[in-house]
Amino acid sequence: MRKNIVAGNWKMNNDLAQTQEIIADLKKQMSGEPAATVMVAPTYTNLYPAFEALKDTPVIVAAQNMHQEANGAFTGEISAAMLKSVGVETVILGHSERRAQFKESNELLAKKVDVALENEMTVIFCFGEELEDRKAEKHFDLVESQLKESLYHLSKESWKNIILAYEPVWAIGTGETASPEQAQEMHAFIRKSVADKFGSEIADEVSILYGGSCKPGNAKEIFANEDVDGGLIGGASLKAEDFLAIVNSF
Ligand code: 3PY
Repeated sequence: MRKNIVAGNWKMNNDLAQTQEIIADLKKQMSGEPAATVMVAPTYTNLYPAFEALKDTPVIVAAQNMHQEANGAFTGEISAAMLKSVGVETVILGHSERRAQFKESNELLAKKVDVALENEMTVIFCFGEELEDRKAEKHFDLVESQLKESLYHLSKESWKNIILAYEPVWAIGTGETASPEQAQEMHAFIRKSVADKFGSEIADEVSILYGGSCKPGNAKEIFANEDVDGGLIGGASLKAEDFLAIVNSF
């Protein structure tokens, strides 16, 4: 049975005190077993305090990025081993903001995925099309090439540590959201592509999250789709109440 997962990406928000505050709110407001696996991704400086504060809860702490090299002269960068040394075993790779603003290519992301997996980490791999790709009806081809170029060299065994996160980039920070039908259509396409390459057993097991302005008001409709296994949540994960409302939308 594949897992339902809701992951909050706090992006470059929240200093230490604010991180501690939202974690305290999450702990206070979470009652019993959450309806899905819950993850939060604070910025680098807050990973260790978040890990310490959440280690007695089911909430998993993830990083928002990592470098593909093990160490060396890469000023400002963080390696997989450094993340692991502070208890972080899950990493978001290829978020649309990193692809757009930091020019992360499919090729670079393939290297980052390999390094994360070599370090026995779980990867939340993000990909998705821009508005012009969709308007030109190239969105399926584009998404499949992102998967092929960054993930289709992996072994079948590796897929147990891969979570996919489809981001319709045109629905991030624009006030737009993909309709539940658009989300299901793309998620079904993604699952079929994985099945064609790696077999239906792997495709049926991989969680595919939706990431595109998912919020308490639309999560239920989006998550109700057969091939949507949760969400990668941006802005709406910055308030414990909203984030938990999304978690409880299953
Ligand atoms: C957002 O919805 O803001 C995202 O970044 C989805 O990944």
